[in-house]
Amino acid sequence: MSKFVAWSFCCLCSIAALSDIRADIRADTRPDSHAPIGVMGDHVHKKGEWMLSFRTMTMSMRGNLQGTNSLSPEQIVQTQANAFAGMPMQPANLRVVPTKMTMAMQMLGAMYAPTDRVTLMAMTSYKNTEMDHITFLGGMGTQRLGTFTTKTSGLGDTQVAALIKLGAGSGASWHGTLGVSLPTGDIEETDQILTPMNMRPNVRLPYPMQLGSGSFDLVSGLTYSNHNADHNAKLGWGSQWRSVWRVEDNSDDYRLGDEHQLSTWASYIVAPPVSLSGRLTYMYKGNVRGKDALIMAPVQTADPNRHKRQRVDVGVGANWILPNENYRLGLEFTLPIWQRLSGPQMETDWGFSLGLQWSPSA
Ligand SMILES: [Cu+2]
Repeated sequence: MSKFVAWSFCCLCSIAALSDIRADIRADTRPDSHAPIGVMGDHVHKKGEWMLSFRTMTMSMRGNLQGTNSLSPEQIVQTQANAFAGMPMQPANLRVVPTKMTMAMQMLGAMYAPTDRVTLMAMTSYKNTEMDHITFLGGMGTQRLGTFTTKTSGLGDTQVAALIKLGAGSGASWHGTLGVSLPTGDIEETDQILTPMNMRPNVRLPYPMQLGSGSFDLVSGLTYSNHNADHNAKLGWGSQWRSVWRVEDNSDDYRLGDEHQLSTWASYIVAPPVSLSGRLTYMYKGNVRGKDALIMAPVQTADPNRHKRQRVDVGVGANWILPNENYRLGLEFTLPIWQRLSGPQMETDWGFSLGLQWSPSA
């Protein structure tokens, strides 16, 4: 009899243990246990786990806005004052208008959890930017002189952060993010431009074409996610606040504007390894404070006070756990539904992110 009880007990324990493991595996292998791929630092790991990730992000900008109104290149050169007017060789109005910008960023990331409470994260990037412009002839009028394109590429800034688990329960979890952005991106990139006087000098490029901030910046954030306590539930959701604070001037006497972002998403599992997501994101970026004395041209991007922007994006994405379960693939497409720019500034057209994450099985 006692033997039977012992056996039963043992059996029950094994089943309980097994189902516990099952539940654990299930929770980890839900495609929606990670946020849409465009969200950074969205999840934490358990003690001893690590993960490598590769992301490619592309953003396209086209046309110009002042506030929420679009302005043509001709309207810009006729109505928008040049911030450097009065300096030698500087016209009263803007004379060079950017028309299109593409930014591509490849990001390499690593995560490691030394304890259940803390996950460490490092992420570096490689950027390619390209900007097309129209140059108008001379100091006034609307005669187009020509077009030119500037390009930069190289290492961007590198972020290191700690994600600190603040709480968890019945499918929900909270974690805070605290980190530093290291100035690994160059801020003295140059390229050839076409001036209104029909010269083609090589100059230091305006702020949006530089590869980094040039300063040590503070990164902070708070993330909430809920994958539902019921393992069969198909709906998940989450929310994240994330900021980059520019706390010091760089070696060229300026600091980029602070950045704040608030994202909320919902996901739905359409097949065990696949979830689809919808996301709404509000973004704020401030003006450049101070200025680089070598960035001076009758173009909006060279003006420190024409960088403040606010935007609301809608994102549609998918997460897919590949058959061997060590790999995850995520993609997300974003479209702005509203933007207000202290302009003229270039208008964001669309964004696309694709990412592959690899975590060895425990
Ligand atoms: Cu991870």
